[in-house]
Amino acid sequence: MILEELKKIALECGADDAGVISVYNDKISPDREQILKGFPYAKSLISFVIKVNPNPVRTPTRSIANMEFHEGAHDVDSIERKIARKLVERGYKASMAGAMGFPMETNEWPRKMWYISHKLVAEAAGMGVMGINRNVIHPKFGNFIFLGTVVTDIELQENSLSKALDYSPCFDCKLCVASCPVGAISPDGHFNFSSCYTHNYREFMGGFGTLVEDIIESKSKKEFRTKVEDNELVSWWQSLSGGANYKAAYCMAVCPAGDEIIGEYNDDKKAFKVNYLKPLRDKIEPVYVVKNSDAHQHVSKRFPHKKVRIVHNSLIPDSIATFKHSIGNVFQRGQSKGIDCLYEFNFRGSEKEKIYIEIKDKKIAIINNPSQKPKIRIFVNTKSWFSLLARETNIFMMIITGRLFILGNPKHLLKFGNCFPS
Ligand code: B12
Ligand code: SF4
Repeated sequence: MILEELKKIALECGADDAGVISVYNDKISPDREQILKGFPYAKSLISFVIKVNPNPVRTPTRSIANMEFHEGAHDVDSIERKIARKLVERGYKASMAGAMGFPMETNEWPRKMWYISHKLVAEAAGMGVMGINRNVIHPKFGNFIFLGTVVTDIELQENSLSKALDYSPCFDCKLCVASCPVGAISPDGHFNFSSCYTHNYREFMGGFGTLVEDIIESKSKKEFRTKVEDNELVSWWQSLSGGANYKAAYCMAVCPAGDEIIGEYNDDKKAFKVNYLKPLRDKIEPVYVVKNSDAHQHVSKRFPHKKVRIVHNSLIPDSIATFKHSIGNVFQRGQSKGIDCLYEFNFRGSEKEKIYIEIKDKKIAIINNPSQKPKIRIFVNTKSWFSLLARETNIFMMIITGRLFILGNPKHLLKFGNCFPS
């Protein structure tokens, strides 16, 4: 089998473009162990894209945009299945390598629960490059693509494998930055994962957990209705019965990159913004944010006409490893302004570990062998720390009951807490 034959099969099955990489390609190293565990025969990964119709994604009418996402997801999953079956019919081993979106490996939550990162495979296979909006931008179709991957035992010769693009189609116009209601995309390329996840994925994964908590914690129907208004409850019903609905994909909607898309932008940039950016910015809609987060500040300042809805953070770690992994995803760099501090955490109890966390220049890092002395040392029972993050207890109760004590100025711990509103 050669690359062209595999590409032909992918296109016959409904893909709009495809490429093939070795499972040993460096760019997919974060996922390799998992792929080989699930598919010990894996030699190659076939990456393919399908085109997304920009028009439904661009409309401020969420139900229409969500139809495009749901139908597109089914298309990708069915194309993965068709390609795999065709290869099996020819005597090879092959399988879908992961859904377009869901199902995912839920027992992995709150860790990475998607089986494969299609974006990494797609970049390596030359399907495009992630733009500032973190969507893969195809040179022709722009970011209006969904991605799929098939794993197989077919081995191509090194020189016939696909190559990554050597340029990015993203040209830094920053329309994606201007479109995002929660400011998840910064002009410097920083992506605030929790801002996007909290709003856009309100009716997915952990967002559902916070709905259940709202039901449990409400003392009356009236109180529940202040937390979840009737129309929001209907939205939950719609998501749970017909597939979860995204609250926005504005960063994708407004992106003018890609040969097939850019013409309209180049012809009249002002009209492009009036037609596609302005309606999304003007839309009056609920925007879900964690209180005192960067997103909360952003929406209040930039979109005062939108309706701020306060919800809880739903990314709660359950082990020290998850805590270390997710800390960057929930860190609110805007709230860390002015902090220059090294924290020493001494976890005790069921799980024991000493870790150093540095917050400096609006960045967070876990430091292995710090050269300076920590400004504050925190001694904490591990389980209680996760209870604190899950809002099951509060810091004063932990201090009173001896589950947390500190050496150093407590103001450092309070400032630390401000960077992780929940
Ligand atoms: C996790 C995920 C998300 C997360 C994180 C997005 C991200 N930037 O990675 C959230 C919920 C925010 C999200 C939102 C959206 N997504 Co999404 N998502 C995925 C998923 C499952 C994996 C992404 C991935 O590979 N990340 C790893 C690396 C490559 O990304 P990264 O930016 O460097 O790292 C981030 C993540 O790892 C995340 N993270 C790290 N640890 C953990 C742990 C947990 C529990 C979670 C949830 C996340 C997380 O934080 C990192 C920092 O941002 C893929 C499907 C798949 N199986 O591949 C679709 C995928 C990336 N999503 C897609 C789409 C379309 C969207 C939305 C437009 C959906 C919508 N309708 O609004 C938005 C766009 C947001 C954006 N600008 O990125 C498409 C992108 C198509 C394209 N052209 O590139 C994909 C490829 C689905 C598909 N098969 O086509 N998504
Ligand atoms: S909207 Fe502009 S800056 Fe954002 S990803 Fe697309 S081309 Fe890049």
